[in-house]
Amino acid sequence: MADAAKTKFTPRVFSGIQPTNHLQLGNYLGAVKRFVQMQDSGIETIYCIVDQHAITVWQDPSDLRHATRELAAGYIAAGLDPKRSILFNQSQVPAHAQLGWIFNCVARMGWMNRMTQWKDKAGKDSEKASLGLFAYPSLMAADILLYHATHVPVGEDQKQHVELTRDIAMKFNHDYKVDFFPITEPVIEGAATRVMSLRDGSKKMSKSDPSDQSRINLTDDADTIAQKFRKARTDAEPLPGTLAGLKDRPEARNLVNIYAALSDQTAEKVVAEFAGQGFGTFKPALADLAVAKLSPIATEMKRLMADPAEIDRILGDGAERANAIAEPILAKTFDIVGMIRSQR
Ligand code: AQP
Repeated sequence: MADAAKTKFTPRVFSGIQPTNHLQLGNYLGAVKRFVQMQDSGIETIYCIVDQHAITVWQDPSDLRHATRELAAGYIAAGLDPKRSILFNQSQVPAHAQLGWIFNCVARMGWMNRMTQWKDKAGKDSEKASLGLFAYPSLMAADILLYHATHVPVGEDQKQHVELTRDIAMKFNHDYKVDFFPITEPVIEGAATRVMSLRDGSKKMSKSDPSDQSRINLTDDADTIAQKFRKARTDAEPLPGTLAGLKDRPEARNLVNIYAALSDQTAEKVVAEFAGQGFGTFKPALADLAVAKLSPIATEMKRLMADPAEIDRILGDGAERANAIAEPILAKTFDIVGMIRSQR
């Protein structure tokens, strides 16, 4: 792994997902699948369910509880082993919010104003958006830096937030004349780092898109998956023999990328295999592949969700282990900033 690993910081992986609605295919291919692969890299891996980020937009409390457990089930069903990785929900480790406050005082308003996710999510009426939504990237920086994480696997849409995390670390280190926080590297890899909506090739696939037809949920059954791919927006042309032929065909390119990521091959190989074939052939092949890869995950998620107490126990255990890493780093941060912590 690159750069940050070569510094004095021990390589450590951190990433998180918001428990909003159901996990969707973009989350799986852009994030969860990579999380599972990194678990085998020999580096400590910490994966979080960022429930405090989720409430930056309104969440019904019982939906939030359900989505938190379902996301934990999704992580585990996809191959995350809570013994080898630390898996927990953010609100059980108070140091996230505590470090987040310090970073609110390090980050600049102008930095936040430039965040594209803020602009997208706040929309035209930003006066009505929550203060938490505006400060979201500073809490995300705290999530990462609280563990001195050197690598963060994310989808393309989160690149800007990881860059801001680097800016916050650099400003903190500079202002307090320390070399305390690492300059974290985003890890954005794979054939589907930006999965697009099935209804609109210019919009990313998202859990919170009002149209359920725009995404494949990890909880969808085989018929629903097949139906969503059948109805996915495409053009009438057959697939070309090379990727260059997909240049102005975003919807077609998206389906090819999804096929490539699900089958662990390059997009070039996929177009070579389906060259000259129409979507009447390609879509059913894609649906079959998606069902073969995703159905076992959905089945396992269902099984795990039947025992919510066990999921809560796993999250509690993960929180304890996360806390053991976070507390000394938070204590040192308080010390650097000049805050007194009395011995009790
Ligand atoms: N369409 C996508 N393609 C590839 N990666 C994606 N990710 C999200 N959508 C795609 C990656 O999934 C991880 C978790 O994201 P998140 O839930 O924390 O927030 P998000 O990026 O805003 O994801 P959603 O699904 O769009 O959620 P909502 O609708 O609640 O905002 C991140 O690594 C992200 O890059």
